[in-house]
Amino acid sequence: MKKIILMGKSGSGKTTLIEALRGEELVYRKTQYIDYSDAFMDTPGEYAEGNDLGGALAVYSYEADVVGLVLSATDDFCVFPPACAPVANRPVVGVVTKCDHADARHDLAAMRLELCGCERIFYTSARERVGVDELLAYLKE
Ligand SMILES: Nc1nc2c(ncn2[C@@H]2O[C@H](COP(=O)(O)OP(=O)(O)OP(=O)(O)O)[C@@H](O)[C@H]2O)c(=O)[nH]1
Ligand SMILES: [Mg+2]
Repeated sequence: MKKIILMGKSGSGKTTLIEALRGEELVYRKTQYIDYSDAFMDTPGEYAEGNDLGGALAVYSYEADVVGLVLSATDDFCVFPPACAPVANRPVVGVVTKCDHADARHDLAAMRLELCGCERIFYTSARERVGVDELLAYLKE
């Protein structure tokens, strides 16, 4: 299975998505550090939000086979700059989260991730288990 690193703003749903990918119960846990031991690498949102820690994400991304840029369908802005994907030097996919939310704007989130250069977009809801199996199947390809 391909190893994926998830990065994105705090509260975008990375840890919850990983729980869903693992088939675990969804329990809120603030991510405190980069966990690179697992096939699903989790990162704290703060690393994606400022300039000073962004370099660490770039370095840790080289431990993964695939980079997952996570953007909640409820977010008003995107922390990833346009055309950032080639920096990763490996496949970069976009993951739209919280698609079940009443305020979700799937298309806007997907457009922003496409602008980053994501080669594929997954529409997910960890809560409703939408798109989770599709993402798992991609990682197992
Ligand atoms: N409606 C809805 N809420 C979700 C979903 N996934 C996560 N959430 C909620 O979003 C909040 C933040 O989720 P986390 O998974 O902790 O977000 P995170 O990206 O890991 O945040 P950091 O660890 O701070 O970087 C929690 O209250 C979750 O319950 C989803 O699929 N649907
Ligand atoms: Mg987290």
